[in-house]
Amino acid sequence: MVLKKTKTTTKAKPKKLKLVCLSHKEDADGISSAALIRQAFGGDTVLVDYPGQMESLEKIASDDKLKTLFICDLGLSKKNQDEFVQILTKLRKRHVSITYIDHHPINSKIRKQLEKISVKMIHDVNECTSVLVYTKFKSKLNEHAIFVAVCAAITDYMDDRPIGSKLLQMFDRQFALISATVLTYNIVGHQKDPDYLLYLVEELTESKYPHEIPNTYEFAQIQVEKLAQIMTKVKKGMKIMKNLAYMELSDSGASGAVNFVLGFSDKDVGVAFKERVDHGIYAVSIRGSKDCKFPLGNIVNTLATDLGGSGGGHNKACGAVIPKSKMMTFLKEFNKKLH
Ligand SMILES: [Mn+2]
Repeated sequence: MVLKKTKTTTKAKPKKLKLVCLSHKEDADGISSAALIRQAFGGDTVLVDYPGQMESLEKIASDDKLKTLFICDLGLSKKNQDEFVQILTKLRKRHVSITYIDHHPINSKIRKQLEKISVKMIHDVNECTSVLVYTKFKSKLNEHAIFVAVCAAITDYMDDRPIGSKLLQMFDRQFALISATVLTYNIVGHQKDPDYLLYLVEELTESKYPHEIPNTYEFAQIQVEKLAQIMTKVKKGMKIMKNLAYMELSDSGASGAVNFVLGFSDKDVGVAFKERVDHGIYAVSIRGSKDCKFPLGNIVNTLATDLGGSGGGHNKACGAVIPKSKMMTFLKEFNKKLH
């Protein structure tokens, strides 16, 4: 038999082989989700924060070899949701398999659009993303994966949920708490060290406990000391409005300070923000107290978009990116909406 040399062999399209998981890099839920996907499916991990989310997605989408894409723990906002659907629609036309796993509130119209293009949606606001990943893919995961998911549930304040709490019960509570905390401090303290974050994903994929990863406890101690200093700064420097308290940080991240702003102010909403000097924006962290009745993520999503920024998240924990010149307007308008 003579093999006919066809056009396709000379102009062969690159083989679609690549599996990529795009996940959130700022907390244990994103890192743990990435590790569980990696254990179940292998492939490459790409870690992003919210400001870098769309740029990374576009870069991944531009790779002709992409075959399978997982997107984990990355909520959508009014600013980016349409573009998100557009990019995923193009990928689906190329027959890329896409699974979106998340627990942030999602616009119902966007959800329908994603379902219509057959993006596999694993979405539930009642459990953290890692628990959703574990539940969906447990047949492909080892026993240690439960512990990785539990650490994420703890740091996302979702260890009281139906599945999260059941999984936590399998472990000594203090052991799980200290492991989750040390993991979180190592993640938060290495935000500018992408290689270390990927190393953490790898170690969790390999079923290591945080205490088995070299120097994690020493590093956590340094972070704890920094937090104690932030506590003192917040006590002195936070400002109080009628319905919220806020604090600008210069030398530490906003997310580390925001719970202190909430706690020390006795208000139901705390805001902490830090300038990203090279971007001309503020990165803003927002937390609500147990008594806070407002859906903060939704309010912030609308308000930040109106001011030329972006934002969103959960009812009691969310974030925003606000143009530098609009920060005071944001605080004043936000304060007005909380009555
Ligand atoms: Mn999460």
